[in-house]
Amino acid sequence: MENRSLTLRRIRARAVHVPMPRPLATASGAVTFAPLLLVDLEAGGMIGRGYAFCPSAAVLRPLAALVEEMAPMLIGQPLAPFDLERLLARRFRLLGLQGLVLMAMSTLDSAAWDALAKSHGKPLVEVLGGSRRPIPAYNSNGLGLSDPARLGAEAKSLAKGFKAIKLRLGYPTLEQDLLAVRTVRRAIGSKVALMTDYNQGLAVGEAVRRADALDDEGLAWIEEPTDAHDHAGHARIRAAAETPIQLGENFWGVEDMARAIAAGAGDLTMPDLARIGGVSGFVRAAALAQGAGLPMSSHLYPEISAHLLAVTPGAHYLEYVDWAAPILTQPLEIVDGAAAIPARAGHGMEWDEKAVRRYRPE
Ligand code: SMN
Ligand code: MG
Repeated sequence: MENRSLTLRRIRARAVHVPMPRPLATASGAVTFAPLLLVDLEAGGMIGRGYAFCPSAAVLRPLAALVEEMAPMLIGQPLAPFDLERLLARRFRLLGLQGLVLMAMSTLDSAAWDALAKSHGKPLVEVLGGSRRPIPAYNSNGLGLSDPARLGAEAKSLAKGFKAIKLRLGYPTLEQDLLAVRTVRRAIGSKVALMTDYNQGLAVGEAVRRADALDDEGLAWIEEPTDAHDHAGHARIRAAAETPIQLGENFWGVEDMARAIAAGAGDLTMPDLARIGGVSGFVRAAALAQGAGLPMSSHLYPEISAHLLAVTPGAHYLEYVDWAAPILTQPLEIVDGAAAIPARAGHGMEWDEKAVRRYRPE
């Protein structure tokens, strides 16, 4: 009852450049710091938080400006995320719901769900009808492209406290990819699961060749071997490979995900909170994955995704990165290789305002 009186009062968007202790080189460019959009949405005295990782820093400020342009459309509206989504979807239909528009909408949606959960005084997972169970996570920090023969020490340190880690592939040659995989495997042993990620780096034919050569390496998955939007290409690679093919971080909304599933593009799926439509989009994606029988993992945003995987029928792995940790008062904790969903109301994230000030771009 009480929630009906909650209306949106204020929306604030800020850009921060958060330093990354382990810069990450991928087959499609390096990430040397985390450009993050922070959104605060105030309703009924509660402040909901959301954030988006912006792979290209050049669009971070335009994205923040876009969120602020959306604010007047939302102020005074009831705190009802699905209704807010419908309202914005109508306003942006002519332009299309993807790219920056969808990132802005997704982040607002996550902030709205946070405020809603806070208004109930409960963790988000409980408001969604689930409970705070441990969510198996893989460590996705580090292990970017570097000297493939010298990845052992880093792999060993990243595997500490985890039962799974991810390695970036897409070296100039297949032999270097194999060397990287074998170096890491030797360092972590056979019991730690090893995910790999090509970050769209290969042409389809080359991806078929490399996936075939990796078949005996016991990999948990091969992620985005080719252009993320080439669903037919991914389906060809999948047909040739024994190792499961993973994709999903580049789905723009559940419609895109439905098309990838229809094309048979992957064995596994991993939508990204800020591209799939926020919390609202993620729970719908979970239903799509369930219907298709695809195990579903998350991409980035471990603090929020942990709540969502707890209510995802085919929940597979949480991608753990610590990129937002420097600006959080209480970063997400990993216990025995699984994310521990905090007992705090909402997602459980509050900004460390001193750190936010320090990391504001010039
Ligand atoms: C990734 C995501 C974002 C930036 C760099 C690399 C990677 C992942 O594809 O899946 O973590
Ligand atoms: Mg990836």
